[in-house]
Order: sequence, then C-alpha cells, then structure tokens
Amino acid sequence: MDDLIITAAITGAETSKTQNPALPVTIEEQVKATIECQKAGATVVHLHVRDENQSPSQDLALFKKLKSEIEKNCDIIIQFSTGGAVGTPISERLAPLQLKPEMASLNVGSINFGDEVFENLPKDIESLAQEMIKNKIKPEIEVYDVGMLEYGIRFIDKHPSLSPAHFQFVFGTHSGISATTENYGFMRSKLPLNATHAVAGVGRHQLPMSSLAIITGGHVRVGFEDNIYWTKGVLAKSNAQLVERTVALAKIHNRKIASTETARKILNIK
Ligand code: KMH
Ligand code: ZN
Repeated sequence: MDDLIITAAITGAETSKTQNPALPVTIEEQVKATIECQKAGATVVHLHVRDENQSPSQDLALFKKLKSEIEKNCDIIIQFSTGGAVGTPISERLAPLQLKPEMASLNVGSINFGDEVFENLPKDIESLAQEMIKNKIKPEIEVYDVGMLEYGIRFIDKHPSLSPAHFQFVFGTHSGISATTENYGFMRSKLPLNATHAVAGVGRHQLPMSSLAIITGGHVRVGFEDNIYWTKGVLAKSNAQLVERTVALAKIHNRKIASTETARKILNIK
C-alpha cells in the first residue's frame, strides 16, 4: 500500500461557527488550523475562504493571502475549492485558479444539496479543467455518486493530460451514494488501474469510511467541512484532533503516513 495521504478540509462552505465555534473562518484561524493539521500528519489542505461576515466567498484576494501565509509557515499541498458554495457563479469559482495552487477540486456532476442544486454543467467542468491544465494544477476529481464517477472516468479518457487521475469519493450526502462497505468496493472497482483515490465520509460516516480506506489502501479526507463531531453529540475540538485520530488509526493498522514529498510523488504533482 502507498503511504497514507491525509487531506484536511478545514472550513468548507456550508458549516458555521454557530454549529462548531472551533470552525476556522478568518485567514489567521485558517493558517493556524493548517499548521496544526500539518503537524498532526496532514499533507493536503482543502481550502474555502470566508468573507468578513463569515459567508462563503471565492474572493481572489482572500485566497491569495491565505495561500501565501500557509506557504510561509508550512510545507503542505494547497488545494483550492472550485466548488465554492451552492450557487457560486462559475466565473468566481474559476478565479482563484490563476494563483496556481498545487491542487484544486473538480466536481464532475450536479447533485441536490439540501433544497438546492450544486450545479456543475458540462461546459463549466470543461472550463475548470482547461484552467487547471493551463496552470499545471492537479485536479482532485470530486464524485458523489457512481454515475458521476463514470462521467469523471470518461472525462479523463478525453483529457489524457489529467491522467493518472486522483478521485475523491464523497459518501453520505443526502442525494449521493450512501456510506457502505459495498458501495466503497463498487466505486473502487470502476477506477482505472493507475488512478488514486481518497474517501470523504460526511458526518458520522467520516470515522468508519476513513477506517475502511486506511485498511484497504485508499487515502483519507477529514475535517470540519464534512464533519464537525468527535463522536455522537460531542463536537470536535479542532480539525487537528480529527487528523490525529486518523493518524492513530493508521498506526494501529501499520499504515505509514505520507510525508508531503511522498504525497506529491503519489499524486504525480511535479
Ligand atoms: N460546498 C459545496 C457545494 C468543493 O469544494 O469542490 C461544494 C464543495 C466541493 O465544497
Ligand atoms: Zn470543499
């Protein structure tokens, strides 16, 4: 098995400080959270930014400041969200890619999120991918269902420069694939041989789905974007606490944690 790559998704667009006061929303809080997660064993940080009202934003200046502050303080692979929040216009989702982070998320299909649609039109997926190819940014292909995964695989076939591809399987959203062992195995069975993948379980599914991935050679994403709880009814104290638990689980199962350099090699980031 490859060494384990742990991604910390520290903020997201949908969670709020009222749900968990430890959610990092200012640049300072996000930099601190990233450093803590990196020290705990994370090698990728998935970033959204928030404006002065703590609302989700794709503001270029905020992404620029956050990226430069993180780069000054620690060696971690920076992955920008291009998903933004539900309803963020595609022009805003594209904008931060000009800052050339090492990675960015690429959502390859539309899905209901709560009462709204997280819209990813084929032409918008194409524009995001072209901007990533132009700026040599490694996409993390986000899939929430089997059909989306199959679309993503066809998309990679059409764009050979994106190969070997890295997929993120998101399990346990309301309208997406549910978090079960069988579904994880089925999703994996579809992947091209040279592809890598990570697993993100939403809410209470974060811990069991991480465990499955650790044991079977997948990579893992944890953090407040997907889950704000430590255990039922108990809030997590920090993103780093969730990373620490992932590292502890990996140790129990003799799975080595990737260094940032190793993570770059596994993900084929030049
Ligand atoms: N906030 C969701 C609508 C991503 O970062 O690429 C989309 C999202 C995915 O968070
Ligand atoms: Zn995200």
